Amino acid sequence: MLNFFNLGRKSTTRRQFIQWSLLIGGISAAALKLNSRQAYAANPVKIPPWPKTDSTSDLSFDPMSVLRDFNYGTLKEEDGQTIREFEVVAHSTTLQLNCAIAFVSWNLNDRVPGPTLRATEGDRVRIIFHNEDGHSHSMHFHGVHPAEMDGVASIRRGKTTVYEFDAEPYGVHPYHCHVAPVTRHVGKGLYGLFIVDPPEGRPDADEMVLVMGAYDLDDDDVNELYAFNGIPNYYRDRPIPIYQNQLVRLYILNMVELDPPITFHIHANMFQVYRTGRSLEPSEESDVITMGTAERHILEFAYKYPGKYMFHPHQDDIAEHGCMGYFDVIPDEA
Ligand SMILES: [Cu+2]
Repeated sequence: MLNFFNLGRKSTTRRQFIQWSLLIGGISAAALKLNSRQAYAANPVKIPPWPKTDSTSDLSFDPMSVLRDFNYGTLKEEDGQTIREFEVVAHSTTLQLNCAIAFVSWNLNDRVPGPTLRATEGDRVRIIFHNEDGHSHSMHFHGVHPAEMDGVASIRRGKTTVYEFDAEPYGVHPYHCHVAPVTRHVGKGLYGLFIVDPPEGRPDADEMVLVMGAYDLDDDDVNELYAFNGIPNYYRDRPIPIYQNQLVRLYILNMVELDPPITFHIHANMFQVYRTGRSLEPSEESDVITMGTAERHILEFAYKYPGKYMFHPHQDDIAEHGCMGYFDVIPDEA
């Protein structure tokens, strides 16, 4: 490095010097980033025990379990082909959104968001969709598949249909009902994540799912409440425990209808962005990312210091109407 500078000293202008410095700085930062990711990958993943759900809660489901619940389906062999089969049922369920507001949701497998379906790129997936709700619905998946598997046709109440296609490309994809008016069907809760892992996998991490959704309580095309994983302010009141220095891999999806794009922001840290989960290396680093409806990413981070840290959209009115949570970073005493 000394030679490097000596070589150019006579002719190096201030501007060139700055350019070289930036280049060297960039290389060092990239090496550091790689080293820290390798270090995380070498350590066994530790996931703190989940806080017990309040026994007096009237919640229909527990967003703390939605957070780290991945549905890999059932593997079946048919004519020499391996099929990953999922069962999904549409229902109407009353959600207690807070102490005062009960909301009739239309949902999949009795939860909002619906199950986080997970496969590996190239798997043949089969989703058996039972519509046991009183309205017509469908399941439209993002990703690549034939037109007849696109899930835009209404499945009437009481009917079952099968969507079958190869899981591709690897990444993070939403699914949602595509029956009109879609804003209403999505706003009532008919959406979820479809994670397609790359064949080579990703380094071990504490993996979790956060889906941002909204509720138009009085059908005026204006959202009154917002939530991570279905229940407003759930993770504000019950912070998500994570360990200090543990790599967290967050699968995040924005399914807020009726609003302009929103952001996702974490406090006191930066995250690596894998846009749409479509890369094995991050493309940028930030602490805030803008997401239109149906946009989704993988965000990776680790907390250096213990304590409680907020996460929320930086549209603060939305954060203050339910889309608010905390990470509770537990000291790493290992
Ligand atoms: Cu629907």
